[in-house]
Amino acid sequence: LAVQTRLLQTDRRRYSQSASKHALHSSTGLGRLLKVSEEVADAVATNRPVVALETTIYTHGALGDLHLEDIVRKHGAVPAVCGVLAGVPTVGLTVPEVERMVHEGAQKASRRDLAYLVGKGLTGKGIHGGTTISGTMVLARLAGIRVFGTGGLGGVHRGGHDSLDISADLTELGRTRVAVISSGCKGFLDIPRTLEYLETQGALVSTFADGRTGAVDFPAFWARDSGCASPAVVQNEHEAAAIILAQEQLGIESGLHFANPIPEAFAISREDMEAVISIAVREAEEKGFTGNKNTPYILTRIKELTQGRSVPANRALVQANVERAANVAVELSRLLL
Ligand code: PSU
Ligand code: MN
Repeated sequence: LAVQTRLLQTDRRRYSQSASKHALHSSTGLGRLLKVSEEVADAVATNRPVVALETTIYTHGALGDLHLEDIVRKHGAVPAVCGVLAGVPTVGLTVPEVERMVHEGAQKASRRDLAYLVGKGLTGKGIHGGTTISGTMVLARLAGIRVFGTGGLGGVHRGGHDSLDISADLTELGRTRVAVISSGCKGFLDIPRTLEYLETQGALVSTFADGRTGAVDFPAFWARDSGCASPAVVQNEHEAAAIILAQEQLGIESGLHFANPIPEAFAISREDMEAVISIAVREAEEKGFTGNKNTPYILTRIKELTQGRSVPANRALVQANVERAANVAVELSRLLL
């Protein structure tokens, strides 16, 4: 217990340092970089529950207003929307700030893009960056946030072992200790290879079973099953919180992914989804939609072929994941206080 207490104290000091409003000072004196809202910084410094949220979902997701901040608050946690606002890396964006990013347009920002956007910002050319899971994890970690709720994880694309199109989300999970709650990967990705890749990266993948026993599938976004067994299983948010704390106290710096299957009422069966996806993938190939035109084409066709069910399903799963994330953050805060 003494060791545990000491670890916690060290962590608290580290977190409150990194969470201070002016956490980063550039060595060139160009000024303070990371902007953390007062509410988020206070909550982090006192180990109260905080949930990071991404901005790609708004700038590139076309899902409309999701009211994710309200969901987080309703479940007793503080929302921390992360993104790059006119070149300023920000944790705790306000609703009008996010609206401004959507309205003015933002670049999709993963780890590789952050320094570019922020550096340009320092020279007065502030561009907005809607942060992906990987970009959001970087900012959340800098601010000392441990839990992040979102829609779906990027993955290894089909044919990715040849094209090397593997989402930076996976390598981020290998190096940045933030717990990401999502509904797994879209079924048009290569899910078996994605799981292999995450294992190599040292990222825990554990799926919420909610009382289900026996083998539990890693979820495939719109479908609750993928045909691939989840490498690990958690029954509830308390277990997830204990695992997050264990990872921290073991000093393992990699991230964790807790997969939360889409709510039953919105789920599309694996068989239906696979039929739709194989049509969309074949058409994309025939019509020459490759590279970065591939995913947008497939998504459009999925929307059409599911007769509009895919978008409400996407909204519902994001909201359910964010609720989960808030509950995990509350459980974690209980363990820390
Ligand atoms: N998967 C979804 N919806 C999304 C994304 C992924 O179902 O909006 C976004 C997330 O921000 C994720 C990013 O981090 O896309 C992954 O993009 P890429 O495959 O280019 O790494
Ligand atoms: Mn990619």
